[in-house]
Amino acid sequence: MTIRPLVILPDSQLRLISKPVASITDEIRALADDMLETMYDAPGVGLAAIQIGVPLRVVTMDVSRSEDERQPIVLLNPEIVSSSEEKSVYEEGCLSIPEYYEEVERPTRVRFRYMNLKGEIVEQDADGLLATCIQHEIDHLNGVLFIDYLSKLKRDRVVTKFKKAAKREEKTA
Ligand code: K1U
Ligand code: ZN
Repeated sequence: MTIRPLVILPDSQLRLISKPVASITDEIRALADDMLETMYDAPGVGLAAIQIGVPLRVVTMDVSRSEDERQPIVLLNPEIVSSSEEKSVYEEGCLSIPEYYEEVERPTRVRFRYMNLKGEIVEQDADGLLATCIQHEIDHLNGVLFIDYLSKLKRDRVVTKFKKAAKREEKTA
């Protein structure tokens, strides 16, 4: 298992639409292991493969927030089946936009479907952090970031900040 470097805003890879996983191979299993290790190291509660530069529809999540009782989930080709009319506001973060948090409104409850590493199709209901996280991660698979839900003013501000930081890093590298 390897901790992989995270893709950070404004890297254009974050805007790619990821491709479906066609079959469960040793490469997919190794990718899932690396994603879990990278997610726990960050630390984060979710990770999409594109955040480590792999444009495949693979997501890892663990919303248990307990070091002792980890509950990792690996989701292949996840999709939202249905969403509640009711909306909730949650303060979101993103491992690709470090140390930036903003409130985002999304459906309170969702039903989602995915394939697990055994090849089984699983359907699950979610609310709370799990519902927020699965919606955030599926957005990553479609090249959408949580800052896209903010006002243009806030989005431009954060993008400019990260562009400047990337330029500074380019100069010192
Ligand atoms: O996809 C990502 O960038 C991961 C992101 C998922 C997420 C968190 C909160 C709301 C929506 C989506 C994160 O994990 S950010 C880090 C974070 O929230 C966290 C880190 C450690 C402990 C608890 C939470
Ligand atoms: Zn994110």
